Amino acid sequence: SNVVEQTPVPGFDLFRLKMRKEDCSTASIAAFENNYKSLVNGETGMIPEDAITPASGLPTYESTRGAAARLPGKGIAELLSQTAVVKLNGGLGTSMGLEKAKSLLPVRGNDTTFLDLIGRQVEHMRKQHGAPNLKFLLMNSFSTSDDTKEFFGGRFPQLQWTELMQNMSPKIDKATKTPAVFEENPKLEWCPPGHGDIYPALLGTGTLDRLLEDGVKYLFVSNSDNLGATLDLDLLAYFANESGAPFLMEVCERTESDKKGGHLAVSNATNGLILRESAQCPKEDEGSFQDVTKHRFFNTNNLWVNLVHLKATMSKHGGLLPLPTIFNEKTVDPRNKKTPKVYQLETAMGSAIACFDKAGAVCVPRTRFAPVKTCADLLVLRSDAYTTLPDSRVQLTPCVAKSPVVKLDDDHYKLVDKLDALVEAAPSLSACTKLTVQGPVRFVAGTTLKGSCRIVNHGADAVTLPPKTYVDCDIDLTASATATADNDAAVPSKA
Ligand code: UPG
Repeated sequence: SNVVEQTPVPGFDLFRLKMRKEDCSTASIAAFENNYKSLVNGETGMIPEDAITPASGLPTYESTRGAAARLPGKGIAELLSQTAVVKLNGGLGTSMGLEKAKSLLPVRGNDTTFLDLIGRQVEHMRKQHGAPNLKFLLMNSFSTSDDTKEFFGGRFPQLQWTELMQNMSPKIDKATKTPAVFEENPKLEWCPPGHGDIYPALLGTGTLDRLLEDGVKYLFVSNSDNLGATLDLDLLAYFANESGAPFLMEVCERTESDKKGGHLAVSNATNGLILRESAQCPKEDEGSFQDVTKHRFFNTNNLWVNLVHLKATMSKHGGLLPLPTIFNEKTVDPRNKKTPKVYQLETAMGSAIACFDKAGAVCVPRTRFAPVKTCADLLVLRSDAYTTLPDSRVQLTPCVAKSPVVKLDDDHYKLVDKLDALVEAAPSLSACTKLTVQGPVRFVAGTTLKGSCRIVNHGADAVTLPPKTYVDCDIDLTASATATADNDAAVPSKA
């Protein structure tokens, strides 16, 4: 192997032993050791405002148009045979109350999930462009692997894909900085190391070497919950043939609603591009972080990676990418605050932008970024504000200029099963600019919302919004709770 031993970090032996016992790869141990070193060195992982300058002067998406047609030789089919598409699929969507991979959620009519659309897109690409060898990988975690395999076995028995299994990291006892022990449930001694784990996972599973042996040089990685992240041929050709960059990040112009995630910046120390995740911003600089006119570009997590450069860069650093560590403080049993305090160390995939000389970023339109982080995002995606194209890409419906801004009451819609119980059919939102729902409101088929709508129910029991067309409305259903008593809600008997 090309992994060079690092200078050992004091106190790390116990972790190394524990990880070797679980058959963790050398690459994953090296990555974890790098993070552990940051912890014992007292690093905070913070990127203060005075260490960075806003990014500017990025190439635009428009400037990449036509790049596929400008390819020399055999053109796009050849380039596709040198390309692999990776979807990050290790997360569970716990914030939406899910215990399964978020990508298994139905997002369009007839039970069509994220993974259905992703699978169909890959099939379409392979067929349409004569590229049957286009590689497709899913990065799974121990929590998503079985369900994902079952899904593809059932719905796409013919589709070729490869699992990239992500690693596990030991949790660290906060008081002693030794491996956390929890005999009641030893599984809770481990945690996922964040999506920056893709690099040690590629190296440690041998996938990186296998891809290179198969002639694959370019990787397109994105979040599986972002249906805008399709394999754009002009971006691929621009990256491979014109940019000269070993690593390219797609960023979008930030709006007021893009307060989470990470933004692009220039490091004052290196003059190179860096990513600052919200977890890496010191409290006192949060104002600057949130100032979307100052830090104008956020990371879509659609990344293009040159695998030859990735391998060389990892080798140069002794078998790892020196990514900044994100420190999470939790209890070893996250549901029991009385259990011992631990650190969970994570890295972010996009922060690798700082590890490559000449890494670049390209500013792409919103169509490249349609993530589902909340049930409000899910509701919009399930509505007619979005359209599924023949190649299974999902985009804003042509007449819709901007995705409607939807705010749902967290008490009643934060979790997917609650959303599903209240929304029997997504309302038409293609002419809606803003929707605010407060209290338990049930939506049934035949409801159209236009302009800016606010619907309120102060009662505890769900009330159905009578199905019809509403334009710029402000409706309080509370009074009608008993009058229009829902079949399912127990309003009459309680009233
Ligand atoms: N994921 C894994 N393994 C992990 C953690 C996450 O596969 O250990 C996957 C997850 O399934 C999802 C993707 O990674 O598909 C992104 O994770 P998520 O938690 O949804 O995103 P954030 O980490 O909050 O943010 C990422 C970038 C951020 C960017 C944002 C855009 O880090 O910079 O702005 O995505 O949505």
